[in-house]
Amino acid sequence: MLQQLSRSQWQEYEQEGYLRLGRCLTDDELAAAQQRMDDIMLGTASIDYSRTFMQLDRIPGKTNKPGPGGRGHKGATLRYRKIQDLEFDPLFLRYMQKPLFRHICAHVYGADTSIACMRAMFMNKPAGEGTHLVWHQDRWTNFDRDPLITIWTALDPATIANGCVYIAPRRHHTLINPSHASGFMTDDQAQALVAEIEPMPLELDAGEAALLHNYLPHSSGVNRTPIARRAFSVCFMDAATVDSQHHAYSVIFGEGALDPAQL
Ligand SMILES: O=C(O)CCC(=O)C(=O)O
Repeated sequence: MLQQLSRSQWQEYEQEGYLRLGRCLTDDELAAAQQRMDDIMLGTASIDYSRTFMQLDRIPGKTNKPGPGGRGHKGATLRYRKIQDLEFDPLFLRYMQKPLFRHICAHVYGADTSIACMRAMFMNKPAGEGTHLVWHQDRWTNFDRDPLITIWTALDPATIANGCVYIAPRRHHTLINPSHASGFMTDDQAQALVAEIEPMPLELDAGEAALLHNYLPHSSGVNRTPIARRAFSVCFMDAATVDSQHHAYSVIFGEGALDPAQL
């Protein structure tokens, strides 16, 4: 497994706006992460559900919008779309604190910069289901500085058939809809983008990860297979980042970092 990126890998990342990191979870870690996510969805995990944001997938045949979301468990089902606050789960925190990710954060933000987690989330396309996610950039207007990187890890094979993420390589230098609060493009902007570029399916094996620049335009579709498309996505940012509501974000690397043994 990679421990550090080479100069040529950094050059590739800077040019393309993304980089495949290869396998980042061992077989045992992958099996444990898959099991933990299923346990969390089924309500049998020993986590504090009252602090965990959970959102159901869309109601099939009824709507194209995600189902209800908010803090707390929403029922025992594998049909969740998004689950956040996973930095408070020791299994996921240990993964987030791997040396490779520390190295990546130090390169991007500076070796002396403490790093916080803007979000650590499970993104799921349930078997035969899923909610279409339209083209966007991971950029929010409520921060005093932009979070720059996301590490997206496949917990199942991510394929075209099961709703993998599509990206627009090399389009990470400019914001397409800078006034949108959370980086979403208008329909016209998204249509113009896909007319100009060949959207690239980011197919990954289970346990593989990709480093994504937060400005890299991306979208994802639905799952047409009987196997879920589970993934874990972490956005790392400078821990000095402040949002308009002075929300506290957990430190992952540096002074005051969360410790999996204390959770
Ligand atoms: O997993 C997906 O389908 C989309 C993920 C995404 O938008 C993100 O990680 O920022």
